[in-house]
Amino acid sequence: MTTRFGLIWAQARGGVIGADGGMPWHVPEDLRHFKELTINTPVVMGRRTWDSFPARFRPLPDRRNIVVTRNDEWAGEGAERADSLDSALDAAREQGSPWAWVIGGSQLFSDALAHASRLEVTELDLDVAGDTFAPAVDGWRVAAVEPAHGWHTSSSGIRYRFLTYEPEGS
Ligand code: VY7
Repeated sequence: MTTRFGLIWAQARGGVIGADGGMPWHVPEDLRHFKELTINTPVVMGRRTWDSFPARFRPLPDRRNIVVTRNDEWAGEGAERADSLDSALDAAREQGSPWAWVIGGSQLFSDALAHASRLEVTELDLDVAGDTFAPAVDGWRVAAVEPAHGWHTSSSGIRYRFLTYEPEGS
């Protein structure tokens, strides 16, 4: 059994994915999408992303939560520590799940891109200041867009759409 890795993020215009330790918008439809895609699969995240989840959502339920940190004294209730991205990916493979998701943040996305076979990106039609950014998707092609034309409108009023990327030449 080989495990394939996907990266999943939501980004505003300019590739902003975070600000001040959180995501600077509230789009419940994206949270639902995120949960739907990741439920029952291992999720790999950086320690700052773990910290960014509201405490009542940690660990993310019905998913193995693998947190990457070099700090060997770190522990999180319901989380499994990995000391590098590579050991986190090995831990995810051990589960024998066909898919595992890298769910953030910036630092981990850049490193994990080389291991990924799919990207699930929520684009928000939103201009907002941020301090963390999505990786460049050079070498990736858009395989699907939902909706095919135009945008959904969130209950928050923000327009959004879902893009699936696959490696170019696949
Ligand atoms: C933000 C939350 C923020 C505030 C309140 C609840 C995409 C997301 C991520 C990671 C959203 C966040 C939540 C509700 C659902 C919970 C997780 C916590 C669950 C990502 N497209 N969206 N993310 N969540 N990597 N990609 O950090 O989350 O799934 O059980």
